Amino acid sequence: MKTQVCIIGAGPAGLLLGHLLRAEGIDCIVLEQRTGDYVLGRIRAGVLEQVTVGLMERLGLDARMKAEGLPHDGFNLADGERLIHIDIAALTGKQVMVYGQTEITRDLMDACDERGLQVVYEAENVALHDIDGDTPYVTYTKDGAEQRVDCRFIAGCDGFHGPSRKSVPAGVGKEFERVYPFGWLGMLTDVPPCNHELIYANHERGFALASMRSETRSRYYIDVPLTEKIEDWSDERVWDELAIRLGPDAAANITRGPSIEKSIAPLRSYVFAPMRHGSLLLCGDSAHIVPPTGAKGLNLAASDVYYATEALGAFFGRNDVAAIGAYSDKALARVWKSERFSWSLTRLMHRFPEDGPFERAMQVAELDYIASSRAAQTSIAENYVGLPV
Ligand code: RFL
Ligand code: PHB
Repeated sequence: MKTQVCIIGAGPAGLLLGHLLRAEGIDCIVLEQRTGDYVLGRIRAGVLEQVTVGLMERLGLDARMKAEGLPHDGFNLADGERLIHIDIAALTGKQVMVYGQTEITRDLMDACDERGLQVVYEAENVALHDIDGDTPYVTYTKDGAEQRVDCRFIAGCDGFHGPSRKSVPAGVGKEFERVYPFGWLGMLTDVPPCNHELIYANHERGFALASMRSETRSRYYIDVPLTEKIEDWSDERVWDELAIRLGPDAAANITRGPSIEKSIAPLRSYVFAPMRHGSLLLCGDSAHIVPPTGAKGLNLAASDVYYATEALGAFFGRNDVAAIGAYSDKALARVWKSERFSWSLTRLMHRFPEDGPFERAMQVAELDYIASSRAAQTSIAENYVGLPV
C-alpha cells in the first residue's frame, strides 16, 4: 500500500501522531507489533502536563479525561521530617492532570474507527528501508504474509527497543546515556490514595512515591537495587516499606489492599541526537528516556508529536522542506530541559549507593533551600507543569 506517513508503534506517541495527522488531512497508517490489549496492559505514566492535555483537547478526545481525570494544584517533597509543599497553581497559574497513560491510550484507540485512523496490530518483523532518500518504505509480516508500505516519511514511535532508531546508519547519531543503580518497584492497587496530592519522599531507607489514578485507585513506588526480584516483594513487604519511607503522617492514612499490578522498572536517562535522519522522524521513547521522577516520559512524547505534526503539516501543506529540517533541534531543545529536570529531581530524592556524607549534606541543603525559597519552588513548579512548547 501507499501512504504519506508510516507510523511505527501504537503507544501514546504513535496514536497521538496518527490522530493529529488525520485531523490535518494527512494519510497515515500505524504498525504495532503487539495486540491492543497488551499495549493497554502496560501501567506507566500518571501525570499529564498541559501539552498533553492540550493535544487531547485539540483532537476533541478530552471528554473522559475532563470527567474522570484529577486536576492537581500541587505536590509534595518529603525529606524524612517534613512535607515541602510545591503549590504549582499559586506559583505558575497552571495545574497538572492526573490521568493514566492507559486511559489516554484507550481514548485514542477507541476513536480510531470513527476518525479513519488505521492501526495494524500484531505486525511482525517491521523493517525500515531507504530512509536516506525521499521514497522510504516499511515491510512487515501480518498473518504470515509479507506486506509493504511505501511512504514519504516514517515516524519512529516504537519506544526504546523498537527498530526505528536502530535503522539510522552507524556514526550518524550520538547517544548520551546515564544508567542509575536502582529501579522503581511500582504497585497499583484499588484503595483510596493516602494523600490528595502526590508525595515524593527521600528517606534514609530510600525513595518512595505516593501517586494515584483516581479517588479509589492508588499507585505507589519505592526504589530498590536492580538485583531485587519482584517475587521477593510480597504486597505486605511493599506496604511496610512505604509506611516507613513516606513518613508517619502519610502512613497513618494508608489503606492497604492487594496489588493488581506490581513490577520493577530500571531507571535511565538517554538521548539520541539528531531526532531526524533523512525521511525518518523519531518521537517519544524511541529517541529518549527519562527516569520517571519528574513524570516527563509521556509528556515528552507528546511534545515531540506536537513538533512532528507541525513539521509534517508544513511539508504536506506548503512543501516546506525547512520545517522537516527544523524538527530535531526544536524537539531536542525541550527534551534536554526535561532530561535535566528529571535527572536533578532523581539526584535530589534518591540515596545513591556511591554517595558519602558530602553528597547527603548537599541533598539536605538543597531540600532546606527549596523549603525556604519561593524562587526555588517556582523553578521546580514551572518544570513540573511543563515548559512551553
Ligand atoms: P511506548 O509507550 O513504549 O510505545 C512504543 C510502541 O511501539 C511498539 N513497538 C513496535 N511496533 C512495531 N514493530 C516493532 N518492532 C516494535 N517495537 C516496539 C511497542 O509495542 C509500543 O506499543 O513509547 P511512546 O509511545 O514513545 O510513549 C512513551 C511513554 O510510554 C513513556 O515515556 C512513559 O511511559 C515512560 N514511563 C513513565 N513515564 C512517566 O511519565 N511516568 C511513569 O510513571 C512512567 N513509568 C515508564 C514507566 C516507562 C516504562 N518502560 C518503558 C519500561 C514505567 C515503565 C515500565
Ligand atoms: C504515576 O502515577 O505513575 C507517576 C506519577 C509521578 C511520577 C511518576 C509516576 O513522577
